[in-house]
Amino acid sequence: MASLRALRLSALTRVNSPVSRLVARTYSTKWLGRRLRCEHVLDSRHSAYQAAESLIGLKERLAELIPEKQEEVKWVKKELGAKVLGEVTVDQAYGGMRGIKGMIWEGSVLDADEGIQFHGYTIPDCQKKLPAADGGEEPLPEGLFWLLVTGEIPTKEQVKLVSTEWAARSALPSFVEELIDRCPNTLHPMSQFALAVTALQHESTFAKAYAAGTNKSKYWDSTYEDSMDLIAKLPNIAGRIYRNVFKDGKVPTIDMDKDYSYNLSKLLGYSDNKDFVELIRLYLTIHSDHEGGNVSAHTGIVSLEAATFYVCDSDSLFPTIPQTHLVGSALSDPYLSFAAGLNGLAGPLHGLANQEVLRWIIHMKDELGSTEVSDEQIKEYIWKTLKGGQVVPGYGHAVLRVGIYVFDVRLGNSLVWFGQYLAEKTDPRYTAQREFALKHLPTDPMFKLVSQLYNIVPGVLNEHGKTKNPWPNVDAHSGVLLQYYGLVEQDYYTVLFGVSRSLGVLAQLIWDRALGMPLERPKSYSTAHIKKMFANK
Ligand code: NMX
Ligand code: MLT
Repeated sequence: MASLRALRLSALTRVNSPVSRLVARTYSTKWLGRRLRCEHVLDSRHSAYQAAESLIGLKERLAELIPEKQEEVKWVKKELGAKVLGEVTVDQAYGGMRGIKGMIWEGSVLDADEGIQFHGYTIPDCQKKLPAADGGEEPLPEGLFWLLVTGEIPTKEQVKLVSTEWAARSALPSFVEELIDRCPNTLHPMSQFALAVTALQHESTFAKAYAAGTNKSKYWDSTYEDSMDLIAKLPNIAGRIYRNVFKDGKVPTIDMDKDYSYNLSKLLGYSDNKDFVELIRLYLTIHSDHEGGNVSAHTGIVSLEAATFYVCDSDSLFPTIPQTHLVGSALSDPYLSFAAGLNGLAGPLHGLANQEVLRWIIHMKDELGSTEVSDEQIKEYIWKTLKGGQVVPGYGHAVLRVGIYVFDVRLGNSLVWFGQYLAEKTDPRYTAQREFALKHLPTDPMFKLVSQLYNIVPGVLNEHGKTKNPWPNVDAHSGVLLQYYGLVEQDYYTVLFGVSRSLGVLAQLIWDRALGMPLERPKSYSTAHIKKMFANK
């Protein structure tokens, strides 16, 4: 949305399906019952099991939806398969494939102006509609996962089922615990994270089913099982890494009656602070998914329908639409695929930016000697960063763009004045975190500094003239919230991003297998080939 601040910055005149619910429900409740029994659960968990009998669980709802979706995709391919989504220029081939439309991603779509929508729901919609914990206000990420998988808003009871199921599946094999314990504290937490997830591949139901010759129509089932297991185990991995690297190495246990975010907070050592737990619920919800083209999603799991390029008369490269995938598309199981995505998330232009932001701010504070700094001092610090050939972390985005609004003023039929302005298009994930801070930590000096930067950085980046979107992204705000509650270890921040990102990419991987998405293999050219292609044109 356009804002006055932006004007100030640059107001320049320049169904239910046929699949039987009963069969599916029986399957799921049996599964839950088996899990709960074999893990020697207590009465409280049995009551969750009994409640499950009267509920439609996630897997049975998914089983209902799959045939419908398969039919829908079949129809789209038959009726629309020959339509052209867009052209590809040589600039795009050299420019990180920005803007190339060649990918299918079901859970979310990123609008360049308005930001992310999960099956059409914005972040404020999710905050209103997704179930919250008792006494809490922020959405439970379990509900967001349900939404990503099914496209539907779950009931509170359905969300509770997911919490119970994730807690029940959360235990790590001892060799993975030992592997994490043997990592040197100097190994970056993201490397430990990817290592542990790769090692968990030992448990993969999908890999075992594939080796046993399972029919491809069943791939989604074991992918679902792996995905649920993997998501469930992430708090234990993340908590263990945090405790080993930054604390005394003692890891608390998962509380079987609590939600996922509470348990992650508990393992980190912050569950006594209910505001921190609420922050983690919000954090895990908003970092979960950002459509398919971002590095972590694209690397790990994506279903890219891109780019067998052919030359056309207009000197452009046009994509045809063969369906292709990346790591997951090779039928690498969810563990291998997600580990690949984590390695992408660990890059400083992607998820690692959240640690870089706080470092950069703390460095500025130290250099300027206080959190009470003038706008002029901040501008100088930003310019120093830019002149040093570095990026300002937390600002800019590869898809989100500023809106350019053109306006005119008329008297009767006469045009008196016209102009254009660049409208503020702040990442809604930044806005959600800012609102959280305004509610919970309005006077925190570091939050005030982040707010001051929000007023200054876009103007400087505009003046610098390179960045296509000078507004903050999600990473500009997350660190300051975590440090307020005592989680000050910046090197750890991207691990939390990674826990959240599992929800989006694994939801998609389940659908990739259900829809039978093929191996991803876009076409590439050498510079010499491109020159030759257009030599006489
Ligand atoms: N500070 C300085 N220069 C920037 C910035 C920034 N924050 N953002 C973009 N630019 C430069 C960019 O490096 C490029 O320069 P050059 O032509 O010399 O290569 C130019 O502006 C055009 O870049 P854009 O088209 O605006 O952005 P692009 O799509 O290439 O990159 C980012 C997007 C996100 C990588 C970029 O904005 C950036 O490096 N931001 C800082 C790092 C960051 O916050 N990353 C986190 C993104 C969110 N996430 O979680 O993944
Ligand atoms: C993300 O959340 O993945 C980032 O904002 C990067 C992106 O969308 O390209």
